[in-house]
Formats: sequence, C-alpha cells, structure tokens
Amino acid sequence: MKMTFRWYGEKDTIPLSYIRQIPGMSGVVTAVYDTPVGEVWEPEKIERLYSLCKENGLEFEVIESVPVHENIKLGAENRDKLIENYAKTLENLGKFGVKCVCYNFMPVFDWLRTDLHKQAPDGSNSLSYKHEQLMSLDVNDLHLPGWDESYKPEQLKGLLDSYKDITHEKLFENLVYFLKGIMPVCVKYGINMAIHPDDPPWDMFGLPRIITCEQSYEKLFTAVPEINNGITFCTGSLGACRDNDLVKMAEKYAKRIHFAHLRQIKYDGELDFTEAGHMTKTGSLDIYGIVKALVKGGFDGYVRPDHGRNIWGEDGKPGYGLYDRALGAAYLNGLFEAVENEYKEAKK
Ligand code: DNO
Repeated sequence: MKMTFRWYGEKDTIPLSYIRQIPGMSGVVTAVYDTPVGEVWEPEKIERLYSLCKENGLEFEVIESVPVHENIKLGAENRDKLIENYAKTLENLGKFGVKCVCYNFMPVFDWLRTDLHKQAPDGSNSLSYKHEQLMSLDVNDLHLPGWDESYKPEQLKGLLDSYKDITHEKLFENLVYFLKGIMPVCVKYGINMAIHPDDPPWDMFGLPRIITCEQSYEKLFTAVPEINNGITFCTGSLGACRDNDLVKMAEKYAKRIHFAHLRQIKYDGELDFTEAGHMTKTGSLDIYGIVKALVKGGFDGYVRPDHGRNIWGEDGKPGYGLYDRALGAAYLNGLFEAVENEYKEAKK
C-alpha cells in the first residue's frame, strides 16, 4: 500500500512542503489542469509536475484524472482521434513514471452534491446530498454547488440531448471500446487504469450511470480482462448505495483495486448522506472492515484519504482541505499497519 494525497497543482492552496510532512506520505495524486479535455498533455507540463514533486521528496505516480471526452462516452464519429490523443497522454505520463490513472465514465456530470458546507454540531462542515432536493432542480437551468459552470445553458441542453439515445448498454459498449483502444499503451508502459465509480451510484437527470455495483465490475472485467483495467474503489461513492457490500467487494476485487479512495459517509435517509470524518464510528461505513478486507484480498495499490471536513477554522476547497484529510491519512495508516501486521503474524 502506498499512501498518497490529492494535490490540485500549483494553484492548490496546500503546498507540497506541507503534504510531505504528513506521516507516511509517499506521493501526490495530481493532474495537468489547463489542457482542454480531449487534447494531449504536453511532456513539458508533465515534467513540471514531476520535478515539483521530486523537489519535495514526493512521488508522482498517480494521476486523477485524465478526463474522458464526452464524444468518447457518446461513441461519436471523432472518437478514434480522441482515443488516440488519450493514449498519447498516457504514453507521455508513462515516460515520467506514472503507474496509475484514475478516470470516470459518467455522462456530463461528475460527482453531485446539494450542499458543500453542511454544518455539524461540532462546528465542522462537510459535503452532503439530498436526493429530493437535487431532483427538484431544473436540469436546463442548473446551478449546482461545486459544479463547474463552464457549460452555457444551451450547451448543456445540447449535451443532454445528445445522450437521449444512449442506453446503459450503449454507454458500456463505448467504455469497452475506449478501454480496448488504450490497453496496448497501458500494458507497454505498465499503467493501471482505475475507473472511478459513479457518485452517487445511480442514474442522474435521465443520464445512464454504469459503474455502480458489483455487477458492473463483473461485466467490466469480463469485457476487458487485462489487469491494467482496474478500479478506483471509492468507498463514499459505492457506499451511498445501501445494497453494496463494501467489505465483500474490497476483498473480492482487491487485486483489481489499483487505487482506493477511503472516506466515510453517514446515512441521513434512504438515499441521503453527509460526509463524515474517516473513522468507522463516525459514520455508516465499516472503514476498518474495508481495510481488513483489502489486505486479506492482497491489495497492493495506492490509497488516499478522500474528502475531509472543514475543521479548525479552515475554509478549504470542499472536501479537499488539509487538516481533516491529514487526520484521515494518519487514521488509515494506523489501520493498515495494524491489519498488515496481524496478517503477517498469522502467516508465520
Ligand atoms: C471528487 C472526486 C471525483 C474524481 C473523478 C475521477 O472528489 O472523487 O471528482 O476525481 O470522478 O475521474
């Protein structure tokens, strides 16, 4: 296991010199943020990130994300060119030692929440999701918290329309087509692709979502069996669906889990949840049980503490402040040390 920390590049308010001081931190998870989706990431930009990490004693082995262009998800005419560009980006990353690339295949929207600063009685605040509230919004005039409003309303409408014939099956076929297109370069450079589950893991605004549960993973690995086709096991995303047995899934897919986003949520209703501190007892997910299952299953990937709360007066990027994620890393490091030692002892 390698513990990592997400870093939003040079514009991040948290400097690398702070990240390196978090105990047990091996490296950062970052990305080139100023290249439009679909274009090739230039080696110079990658090299800049690589050097900054190196200067700070941190590894640069995980990218989150190389975003997938909507036309690849749609299976549009120019998808081959876009896939070729994606593969070229992977090649450029591979040359700088990148070993794991997180991405998602959610149409139009990435993660969705209704509140980025839900107040807790202890004075902290965190992200939360209320299903009814989200569903009551007018999709053609959306202003979601955290949602980048780079789409103009007409553009968004056009994009939503272009998905109207895209069924779950079609979207899955387009994912497989994309993966088959990039697998050769992944194998050549030893890059593990790690698909992020849909967050939350159900259809949104009539758009299909296909990476939601155990069945999705069965289909995915059957269609593209290379080990380089793996997953980002995001406990907060998958855990929002009450039917997902995360402990079982963590053990079953441990070797396909190239990247684990470990975070806690607390159920507020059938579909509603609030993000909580990382510890098992502060929320609804068995974080200890998940770590144990990962170790038992032979997990050997990257971990990062996921979304933290704003605590100690910090007003961080929602989910991505310093303090609570650092506490999360310390807690997770403790769990892994204890559980890994337990297994080593048992094997003796
Ligand atoms: C949110 C993140 C996601 C994730 C992408 C991966 O905090 O977990 O935005 O980075 O879905 O492509």
